[in-house]
Amino acid sequence: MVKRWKVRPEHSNWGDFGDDDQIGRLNHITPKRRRKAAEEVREGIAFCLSLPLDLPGGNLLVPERLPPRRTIAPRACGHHFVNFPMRYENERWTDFSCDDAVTLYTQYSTQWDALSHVGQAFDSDQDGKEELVYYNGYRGGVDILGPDDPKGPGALNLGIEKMAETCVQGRGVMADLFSRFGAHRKLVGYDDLMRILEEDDVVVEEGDMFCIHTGWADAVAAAKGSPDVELLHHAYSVLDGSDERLLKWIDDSGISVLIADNFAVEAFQETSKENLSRFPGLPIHRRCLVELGMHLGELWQLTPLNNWLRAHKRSRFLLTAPPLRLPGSFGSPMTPVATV
Ligand code: UVW
Repeated sequence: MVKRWKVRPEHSNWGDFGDDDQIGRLNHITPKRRRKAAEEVREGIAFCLSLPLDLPGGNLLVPERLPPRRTIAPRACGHHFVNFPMRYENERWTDFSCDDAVTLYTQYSTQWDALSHVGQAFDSDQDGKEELVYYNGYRGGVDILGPDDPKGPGALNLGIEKMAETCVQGRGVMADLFSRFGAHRKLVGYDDLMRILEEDDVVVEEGDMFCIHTGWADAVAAAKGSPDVELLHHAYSVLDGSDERLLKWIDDSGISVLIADNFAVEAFQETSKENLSRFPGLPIHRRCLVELGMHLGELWQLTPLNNWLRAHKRSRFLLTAPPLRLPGSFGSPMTPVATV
């Protein structure tokens, strides 16, 4: 095949896992590391790390992302498929069944971002013009297709199913930002994060699935589907993607994925012209999804697990978090499980 790019973005690892690699840093989760992760299961207690998928509620976060809509298909006989009689015996119906259908916005609630979720303009073929590129040089309009394309919409490459096929199971490691910053809006950079890791004795190793607990999802859950805008956009801690040392740590640490219990892992950067020339609107998204092939987990419910880990002076656990094996999708809701 023809190589997809001639030059790669400055901080990227394109090609390091193979020219056609589509799972990026998940390559760091090896069978040996999965065995080490299993050693973290000592009590046999499991935690559900998903919000109910109809939270945060409404569409205040992103107007275009709507809560799940469920429908019931009518059967050919005219009855709908709820409490539908299936078996008749001795002059009475004995067995019944229910079926439904659902429209899920893949980025609405607890989710993984696929590597096809974010791309960037970059002249990877050195023809003097920028093109839209995704991880490993896959391209907008060629591999990532819109609704006007006969083969679209969807990801012919870098779809979320590639992630699902790895099973996404390894060692999770928790950093508790909430214990330091509470509900205050705080942009957390490299120095803050390193201090927390050091003070809490959290050791992060290559292949680890790194989680940051901010408390945001817990507050959203407590709002029971009616969160206020202040809470959604201006409270709790969030990573500061404009901190170049933080971006470097994300790369150097060897973590396989980055997970948060908030909306986007990082703060949206000011979009003044001056700022735009210094860094993109979502620098962690660019560094992770595009340059390093690192999936981002967002809107996870980490608080009950975090509290248990804190109470037991632990930070590690077995994490099992496959997305839906939904071909071509740019992200996926899922129900991650932590076992301690
Ligand atoms: C964007 O909105 C671009 O990203 P995310 O859903 O990952 O926060």
